[in-house]
Amino acid sequence: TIQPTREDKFSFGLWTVGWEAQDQFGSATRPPLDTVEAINRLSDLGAYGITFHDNDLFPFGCSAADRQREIDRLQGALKATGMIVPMVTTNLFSHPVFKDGGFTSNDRGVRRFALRKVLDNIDLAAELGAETFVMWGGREGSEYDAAKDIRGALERYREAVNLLSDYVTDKGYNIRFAIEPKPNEPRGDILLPTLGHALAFIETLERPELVGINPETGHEQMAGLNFTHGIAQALYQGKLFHIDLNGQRSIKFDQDLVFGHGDLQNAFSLVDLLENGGPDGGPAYDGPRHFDYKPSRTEDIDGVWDSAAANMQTYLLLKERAKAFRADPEVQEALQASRVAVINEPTLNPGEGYEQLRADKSAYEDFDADAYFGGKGFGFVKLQQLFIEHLLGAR
Ligand code: GLT
Ligand code: MN
Ligand code: MN
Repeated sequence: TIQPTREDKFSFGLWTVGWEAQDQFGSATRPPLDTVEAINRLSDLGAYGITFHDNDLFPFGCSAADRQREIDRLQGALKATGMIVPMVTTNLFSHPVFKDGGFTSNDRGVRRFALRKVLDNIDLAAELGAETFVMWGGREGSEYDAAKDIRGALERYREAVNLLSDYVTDKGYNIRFAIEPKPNEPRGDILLPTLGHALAFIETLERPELVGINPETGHEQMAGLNFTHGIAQALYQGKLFHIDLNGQRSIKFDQDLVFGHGDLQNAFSLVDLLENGGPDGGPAYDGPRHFDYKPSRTEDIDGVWDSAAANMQTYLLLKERAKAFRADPEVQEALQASRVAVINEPTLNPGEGYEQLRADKSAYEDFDADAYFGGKGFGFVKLQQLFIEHLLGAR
């Protein structure tokens, strides 16, 4: 096994290891987990950060004194372990008042209440030094098309994010927002269902530079999408502000499995992208490697810690395998044969425009499309088999 270090930047939601495993069909199988205990154990396992919703730390509607007491206990545990809080988020989904959403509830009073709840929580995030503020709008959506004016709801979403962006700017907080997409669950259909929808929405905002995304492996895969492709586009657009790593096996309910316990090939290409996908072959993302998973309901507390360790172990194993994949001369040869790097060559010559392109007979008139490949293929399958063999540790 590989021992994770703080430099690996592994973080966990308090709600992940702290999940008591109550689901739609059954009650909790585990007792509550204390915040301080969670931080101590995760720190021992090698994590560097802890994240939370306001109401993971203190109950909804508790007194100011109770809230402060929990914040103080958190601060004490952070101090004792050296753990940090890279990200904070708000619970706008558990309390019945949010049954039709927070920022986009059809009820205006709820929307104002939600905004106030978030403003308070941003102050807490700033106090704890968090640089990312996640917004997962799990209740923003509908079950019935006639029940929600989607354009109006998006306009209210926009109003909310614009207000919060003004707030962090005026306060001088070093905080950026990350929208977390999900296609459905708990709502029948959720607004901003995929990272693509979120990226497009962000461009409509008044301060788009303050807003990026927090994609979750399983959420994109619930929509049948390729997570690695989505992450690559988010990186390409400079919008990968945070990431939720977990496992999901195909299009079904949100499984929140351990990272790598779902689509392992996609997890491998993801780690390769994050770690080796930079222009010079270096890391493409330097933010927290945040695990948002649920220890299965079958597990006792030992199983919780085993699963927390498994997330980090699998990530590090894949990182090792990805390094070996990149270093293998046969892989380099196969990459060349497949012309993978040639995609980075501009299609036009320097200074060339459509007129010069039209004048270039070799590009069209003399281009023999039928004879062009001479029957030869791209060799992608051979390359993929090398990828699999490295993933399996056979090379
Ligand atoms: C909730 C959800 C997660 C989000 C959390 C942030 S809450 O557990 O399932 O995907 O990341 O609000
Ligand atoms: Mn999830
Ligand atoms: Mn998540």
